[in-house]
Amino acid sequence: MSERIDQLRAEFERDLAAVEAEAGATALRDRWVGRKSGVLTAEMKRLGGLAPEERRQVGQLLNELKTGIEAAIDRLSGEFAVRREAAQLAAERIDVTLPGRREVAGHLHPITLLRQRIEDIFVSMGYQIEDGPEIETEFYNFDALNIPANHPARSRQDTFYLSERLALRSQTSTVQIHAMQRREPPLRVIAPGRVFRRDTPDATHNPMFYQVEGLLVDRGITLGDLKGTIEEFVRRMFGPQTQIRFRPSYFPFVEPGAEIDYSCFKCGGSGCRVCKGSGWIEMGGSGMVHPNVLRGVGIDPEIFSGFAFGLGLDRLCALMYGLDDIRLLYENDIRFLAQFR
Ligand code: 2NL
Repeated sequence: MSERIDQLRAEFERDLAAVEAEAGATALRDRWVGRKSGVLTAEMKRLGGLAPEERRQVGQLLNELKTGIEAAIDRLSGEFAVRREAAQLAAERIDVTLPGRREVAGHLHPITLLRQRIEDIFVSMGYQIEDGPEIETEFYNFDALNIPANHPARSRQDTFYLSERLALRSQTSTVQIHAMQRREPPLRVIAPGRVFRRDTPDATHNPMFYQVEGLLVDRGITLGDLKGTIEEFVRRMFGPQTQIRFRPSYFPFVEPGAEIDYSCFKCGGSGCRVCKGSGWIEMGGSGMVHPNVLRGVGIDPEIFSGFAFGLGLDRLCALMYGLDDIRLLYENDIRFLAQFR
């Protein structure tokens, strides 16, 4: 009987050596120790036909063989599992040293970047940012600003009228008129926003453009306060070496009025292409708020005085970024805008 056991063992060893894959190990287990049709299972069923003494001996040998076979199959299955896991790890390997894929993030428009820089400077000086409607009545756009009835700015040629009464605002002074009506001096307001004028578009004009206006009203405010404020602004904006100069000018809503120039941020005043050789760049208009404007919003010009200024963002943007055409700012060509990322 022990020859039979040796024969089974040898047969199993051959089967074991022939297994090449994990599925083969499972088949091997079914074939040898499977509950239904396992070779050893059948062998053990036959024990019942033997005499008690022989049954005991053969049963023991068969049990030992079975234990050995199960251990061998377990070992083989284990080896396959290790190999399978190693293969899976190799297949799923990630090279963590590869550069990541960059997410395409949005970014701010150059006009917005500039507007925020200007806002930050004035906010740090105690100004409040004000917003207002882009559609206005003639009262806010012209009357309240002391612009005479026959002034060309009021014409259908220069202003976009929506009706007899309503027009697209042509300056953000309108916002400051609202602010003065709503609040009491002392008042420090900055009004950035879009304005509309009926210009034919070219490299330096667009019928919609951006403006920042500023207004301060308090007791005893003088031209010196205006100059000091503008000086602080340009030094924060363009650097501490920046100089300013005021040229007398006329705007109906101020008296006196002045154009502001600042020394060229590119050449420092010696003359270059940015400042067209003059050493100076025009910033915008300014002046002391006209008494008629103050009276119109119920502020007594005998008690209060103020200064105001306005500057165009588009021209400043073109100068600072070296644009040769302000219309680039409104075409939304992604190849242009992506440069400001
Ligand atoms: C320009 C002219 C200026 C003002 C704007 C102003 C506003 C109020 C009262 C008085 Cl509520 N003045 N703003 C004053 C002087 C000039 O800007 O052409 N800017 C680009």
